[in-house]
Amino acid sequence: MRPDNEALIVIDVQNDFCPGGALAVADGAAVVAPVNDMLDDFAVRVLTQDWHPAAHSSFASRHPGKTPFEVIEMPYGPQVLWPDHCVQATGGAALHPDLRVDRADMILRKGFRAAIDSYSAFFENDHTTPTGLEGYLRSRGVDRVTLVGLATDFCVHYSALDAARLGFGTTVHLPACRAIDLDGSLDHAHAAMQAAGVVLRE
Ligand code: VGL
Ligand code: ZN
Repeated sequence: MRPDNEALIVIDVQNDFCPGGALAVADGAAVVAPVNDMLDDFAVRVLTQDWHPAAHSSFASRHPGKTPFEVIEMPYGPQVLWPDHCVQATGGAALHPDLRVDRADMILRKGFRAAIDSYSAFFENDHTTPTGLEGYLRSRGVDRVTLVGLATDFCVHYSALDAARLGFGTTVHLPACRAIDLDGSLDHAHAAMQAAGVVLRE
C-alpha cells in the first residue's frame, strides 16, 4: 500500500472513450485491468468523469460548417472540436462497467459548463477556473499524484501539467493510459510533460 500522501487520479475511463464509444480511443478499454489493480494500491483514489451538457461548445455539431477534429479559436485559446461525447447522464458518459468504481473515494466531474472545455482535472481550459481537486487533495494531505486513464495526450496530459505546476510530485503511468494521437499530439504531450518535470513511467 502506498503512503497516505500519494493519490491515484484515474482520468475519464468512460464508455465514450472506449471502443464503440463516440470518441473512441484505440485500445482504450485496455486500461481498465491495470487501473483496477492500481486502485488497490493507493490510499487516496479519485476518478474523473468528462460531463458535458448536450450543447457543449467543444462539440463540432455546435459550430455550423465545422467538422470534428478541426481547431477553432475560443475566448480562452485554441479548441479542438470533438464529436458529441460524454453527454451528462447518457451511457456514453458512464464510467466503464468493469472499472472498480467502488474503490474510489471521490468522483470529480468536469466540462459541465457549456461555454468552456475542461481537459485538466484541476483547471478548465482557461487555465484559471479551478475544479476544486487541488483543495480536495491538499486537505487530505496529498503531495504526490499518479495519473492514469484516457486520453494520454489530452486529459491526462493537461492534468499532469497542472499537477506539476501546482507543486505535486507527478507521475504518469503510461501502461495504464491510451492516446487519441491527433497530428502528433502524443509526441507533443510526452515532450511537454517531461519538460514540466512529470515522471513518465513506461
Ligand atoms: C478528452 C477530448 C475531449 C479526454 C475529453 O478525456 O482526454 N478528450 N474530452
Ligand atoms: Zn470532453
